[in-house]
Amino acid sequence: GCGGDGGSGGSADDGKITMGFSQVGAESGWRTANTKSVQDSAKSAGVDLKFSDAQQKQENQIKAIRSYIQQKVDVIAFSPVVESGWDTVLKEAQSAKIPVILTDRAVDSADTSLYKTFLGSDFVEEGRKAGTWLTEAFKDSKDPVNIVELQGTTGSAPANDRKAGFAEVIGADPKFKVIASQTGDFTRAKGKEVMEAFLKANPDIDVLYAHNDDMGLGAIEAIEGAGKVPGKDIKIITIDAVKDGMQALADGKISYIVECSPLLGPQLMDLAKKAVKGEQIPARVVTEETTFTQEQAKEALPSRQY
Ligand code: GYE
Repeated sequence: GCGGDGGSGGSADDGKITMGFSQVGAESGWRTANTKSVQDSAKSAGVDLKFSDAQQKQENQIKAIRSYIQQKVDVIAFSPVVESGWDTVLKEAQSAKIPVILTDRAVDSADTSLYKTFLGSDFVEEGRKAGTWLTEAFKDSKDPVNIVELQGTTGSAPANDRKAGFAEVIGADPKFKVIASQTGDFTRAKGKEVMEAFLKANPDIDVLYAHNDDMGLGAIEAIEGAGKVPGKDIKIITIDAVKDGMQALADGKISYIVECSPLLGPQLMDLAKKAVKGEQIPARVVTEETTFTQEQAKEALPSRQY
């Protein structure tokens, strides 16, 4: 959209909008699938997409958003790497009358008029599902259950919420003890590194709760490197359900995965078009997702898209 010629019904520009999209980075398999979904669906929805990768840095996202404002895009969508610190730039977009859509991750701005909608998962619920599986799996155990936690990127909505939802559920029974909890930045390399440190400091780990598959996969390497058997000596719960994670679940190395869908592109394009037209859109759109046991992973794997 070149903008500025509204009301010229039937123009060749009809329906063609420009979207500025600021992606978090390329930290995980989930992120790669999410980027592909956004790019593919922009193409098929006829949306002119300006895409930038912030390499997990908020300052890069703020720069990208400012440049989209300058370029007078029709709509800005972004997946905020952390929750806080967005008010100033969001106010700039609002003054420029460019609608903003939050996709995947949330911001903690008190003024919710700064964005049109938030499309993505309920991360607290994901954490609860992980906790619920754990309490079931260990319900007959009389001994304390020693848990280590690999958190996502510090200050990000999924790290904050997945930690909180899990803690809420396991907190009901004092035998569940989180003996170490640290960020692994949602990456395989960091997941491995931090798990190695956990293993050195704690001889008796029963469970690993990793906020995404990639950190869990990195941790599997650390566990095997320490001569232990993932899935037997240490039970692993992760979130996402990307192909590599599902394969590890099918192989019995991971014990349970809570799904988080990265396929947000089609809904995002739909919401963006409506927002640009000034149509009413819901303030919150929650992604539908499920959970996987080993058997369910084996069934789902052949047709898994990502
Ligand atoms: O779970 C993780 C990614 O924001 C939901 O970010 C997303 C998370 C996802 O790096 O793998």
